[in-house]
Amino acid sequence: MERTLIIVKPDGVQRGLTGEIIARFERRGLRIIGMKFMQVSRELAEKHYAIHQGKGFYEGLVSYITSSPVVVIALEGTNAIQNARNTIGATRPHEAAPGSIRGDFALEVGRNLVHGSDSPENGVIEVGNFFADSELVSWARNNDSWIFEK
Ligand code: IDP
Ligand code: MG
Repeated sequence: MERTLIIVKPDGVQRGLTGEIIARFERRGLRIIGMKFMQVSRELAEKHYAIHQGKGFYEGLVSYITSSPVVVIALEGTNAIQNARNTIGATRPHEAAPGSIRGDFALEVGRNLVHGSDSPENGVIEVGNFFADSELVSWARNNDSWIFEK
């Protein structure tokens, strides 16, 4: 089963949207295996956004994600990457579908509320960057068989 790292970014926490955002993934059926409230260090931000180094928005992106606390959530489920990204909506909020998190609550790409991993490989890597193995819980949910067919 795929894993994805979700981050409720500083704007989501500051705007009091943490619960609203988590609820959407929870209702979607993705299973929470880790969650914590934390301040992202510059070092961790640079690791997480290494692929964007050198781009014009990179410095702004690192200062955005380190500006204030975030909530990080590790989720697993069938096609967790794409299912979560659809729930999040397009990177640029004016292109995000109504009903998605960004389509409902955001206006600008630099204040787009939430991160979700972009591939199964990166899902595993990013969950490992933000969580120690001891912080992840492997568990069977009561309603798993009503969400996962197999
Ligand atoms: P994603 O978050 O939808 O996966 P990415 O292309 O991976 O989008 O970009 C990472 C983050 O960098 C975005 O969520 C957004 O916060 C920021 N970002 C991307 N493009 C721009 C831009 O053109 N201006 C400002 N910030 C940007
Ligand atoms: Mg991305």
